Amino acid sequence: MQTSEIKYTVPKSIKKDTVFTFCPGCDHGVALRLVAEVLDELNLREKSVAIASSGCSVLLYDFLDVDCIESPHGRACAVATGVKRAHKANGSDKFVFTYQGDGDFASIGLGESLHSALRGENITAICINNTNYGMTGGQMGPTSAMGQITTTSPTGRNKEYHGFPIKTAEHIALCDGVSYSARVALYDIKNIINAKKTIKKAFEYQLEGLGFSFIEILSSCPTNWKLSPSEAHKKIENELTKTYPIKVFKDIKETPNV
Ligand SMILES: Cc1ncc(C[n+]2csc(CCOP(=O)(O)OP(=O)(O)O)c2C)c(N)n1
Ligand code: SF4
Repeated sequence: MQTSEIKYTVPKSIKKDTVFTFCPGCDHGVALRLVAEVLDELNLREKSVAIASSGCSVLLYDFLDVDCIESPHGRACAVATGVKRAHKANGSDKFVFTYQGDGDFASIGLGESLHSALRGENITAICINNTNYGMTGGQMGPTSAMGQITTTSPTGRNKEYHGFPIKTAEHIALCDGVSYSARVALYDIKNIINAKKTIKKAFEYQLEGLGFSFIEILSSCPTNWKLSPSEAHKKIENELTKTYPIKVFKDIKETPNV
C-alpha cells in the first residue's frame, strides 16, 4: 500500500528561523501562520504592508517577512488608510492589512476602526479577539463576556457596572463601506481550515477593490485565562461562541448594501 507523505514547510512570509515567542498554546501563533500561508498563496509578500498594533499583536514585525509599520494605541486602520492611499496616489498598489488585538481595535482604536470601515477604505483588518487585554496582564476588555472574571473584574463582568461586550464583526458588518465581515475561531482543525479560507477571501476582496474587509478571530489567551491550552480551546468552543457565533455577517457579493 502506498502512503503519501505530507511535508510541512515554513511559509516564505515568515522570517527564517523564527521561533514564536507567544505564550505556550496561544492562538496568536496559529493566526499569524495562517496569514503567512495566505500571503504566500496569493503571492502578496513583496507587495504587502502589514500594520501591527499595541498588545501581543505587536510581535508581528518580529515574525512576518513583509514590510511592517508599528502603529500602537489603536491607530492601525488610520495608518493603513494613509499607506494605501499614498501608494495609490503614486501609482503603486500595495496590499495593506492590519493585525490588531480586540482591545486595540475595538476599544482604544474604535473610532479609527469604525470610520475606516464606514469610509470603505480598501484595506483588510484582522482583529484577534481573546476577550481581554493580554499583554498588560488580562484586564477586562471591551470584548470580555458577561460574567467573565478578569484582573479588573474579579467578580465577573456585569451589566450594571460594566455594560455589555462589543460584537465587533456584527458592528463592522453594518457599515456600508464594508465588503466582508466574518468571525472565525481556531479551537479545532475544522475551524482552523475555515479561518484560513476566510482570511483568503477577505484578502481577495481587497485585491478586487471591493472596500474594507474584516476578520475577527476568536483566540485563546491561556496565560491570563489561567487555563491549559486545551482547556482554553474548550472555553472558546463551549462558552465564548455563545456570545460570539462563528459566522459570515456580511459578504457584498451575496448581500449588497441596501
Ligand atoms: C491608549 C492606551 N492605553 C493603554 C495602553 C497600554 N496597553 C498596551 S498593550 C495593551 C493591551 C492590548 O490588548 P489587546 O489589544 O486586546 O491585545 P492582546 O495583548 O490581548 O493581544 C494596553 C492596554 C496603550 N498602549 N495605549
Ligand atoms: S498574554 Fe495571552 S495573548 Fe499574549 S501571548 Fe500570552 S497567551 Fe497570547
